[in-house]
Amino acid sequence: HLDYPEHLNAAVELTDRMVERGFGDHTALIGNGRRRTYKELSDWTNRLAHALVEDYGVQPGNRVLLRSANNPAMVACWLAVTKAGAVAVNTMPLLRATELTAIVDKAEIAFGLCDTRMMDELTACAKDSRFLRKVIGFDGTANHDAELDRIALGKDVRYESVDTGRDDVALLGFTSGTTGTPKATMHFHRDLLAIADGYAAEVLQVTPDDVFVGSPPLAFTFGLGGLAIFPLRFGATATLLENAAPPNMIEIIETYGATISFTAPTAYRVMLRAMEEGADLSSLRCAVSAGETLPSPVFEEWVERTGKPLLDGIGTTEMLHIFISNRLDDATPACTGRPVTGYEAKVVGDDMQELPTGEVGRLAVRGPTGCRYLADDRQAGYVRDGWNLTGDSFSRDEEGRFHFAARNDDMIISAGYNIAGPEVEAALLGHPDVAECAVVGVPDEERGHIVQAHVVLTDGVDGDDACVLRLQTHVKAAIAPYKYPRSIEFHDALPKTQTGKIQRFRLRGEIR
Ligand code: 3SK
Repeated sequence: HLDYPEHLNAAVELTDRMVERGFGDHTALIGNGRRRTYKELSDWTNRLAHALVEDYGVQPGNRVLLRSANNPAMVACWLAVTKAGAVAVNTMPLLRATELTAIVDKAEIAFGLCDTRMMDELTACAKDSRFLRKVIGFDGTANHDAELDRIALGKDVRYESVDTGRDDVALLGFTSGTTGTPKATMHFHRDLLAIADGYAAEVLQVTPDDVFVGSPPLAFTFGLGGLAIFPLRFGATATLLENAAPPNMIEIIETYGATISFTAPTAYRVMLRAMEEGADLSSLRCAVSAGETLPSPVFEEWVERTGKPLLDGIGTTEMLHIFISNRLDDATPACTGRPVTGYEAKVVGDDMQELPTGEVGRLAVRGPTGCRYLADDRQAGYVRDGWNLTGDSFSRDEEGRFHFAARNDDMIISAGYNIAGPEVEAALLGHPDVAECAVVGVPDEERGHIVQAHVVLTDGVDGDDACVLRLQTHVKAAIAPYKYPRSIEFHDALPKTQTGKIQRFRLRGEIR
């Protein structure tokens, strides 16, 4: 539904074109204590692109790995790589040399662009690599203290970007590996704009007055969209936080009057508690929740306290961003919403046939932004007739809204009952003693599997037998009693991926 010209470079559209459209003096990025206008960002990225091409030999089509926390320099380097017609591979700052090596080998990475504060692991990975030719340091603090920055400073602010096509690959997104080895997904220049012109325009209704804040890393396409592509596409402002713990996000919201937030349900729970202590989040007109399913109590309390929607949606790295979402004027608890314009979704059985309304099956999606895996023989298993089979079970109601049931791995079969782990989690979260929880099935001789809850308690609550009983009684009263957790374990924190998703497979004791 979105028609882009054959010759298209997404980074040019997000920078130089915005200056041409009159946004030159508008603030594009705030981070590391500085504001950057669209004109400054356009000049900065053009200089960097000159340096990458002329001094380091980056060629169109080369894969370039980027490694940094969320900061303006990371955004500038990503845009420069894209302007140079190279393919960006954004990676999580916490990755170690072994994980980086797997990415370098899979994507045949030629260059690494790395914040000088985190060079060690990438340098170690480059030592024996047959692909990685050079690791180039950049100054993440944007004080122009690294070689690349110094070279770039001497370059022209005008740069003739590489004449990429709309279907040329611009980005390789690695999946987070909640199920097995990460896959690399290929995204075109047009995909980068389509998520803004689709989801961000239709669902978020972004305007140049918006100020974005959030926690997902830019290396996760949820973050790249929400904290770079969406604001830049509409002449809005992105705030970038190297440490996006909830108190830091709250400070940014209060200081800059942020209007749109992107984070996971756990952070919204913390923000709700902070509001009780006086935090002022009234500037937020829209809060986006994704990555984990949004518990109804969090949704309801958010709406009650702020009078604004907390928008749950589902996205994947495969489809680049969110493809089913609630809407600003139509947000329902325990519901993921309807497909974003341009996407189709259906609930299917193992034979790929669509299931009747209300039945739980596998969610399949197709749309303009995916799904194409890089050299992966799992393509045929995950993409059938153009439909991408997600790892999630959903049902669809009569009004066409989709309802999450479980990740396929999270469906527990106990004594013949099908129990969706997230339903038990939602019930547990309704109890004031529970700060966070994850529910898994563990083998049991008698019942096949039993429901086991892993719980982080609210400060000051003891995880004793009385607490176990309280929580079990609470679940039995909230949902069908056979779903109650027969086993409850208490933790200080739950294991998570770097994108913030709970690693339930670790709680099940499977180490992959
Ligand atoms: O949750 C996810 O996996 C996701 C991935 C990419 C973009 C958006 C989202 C929510």
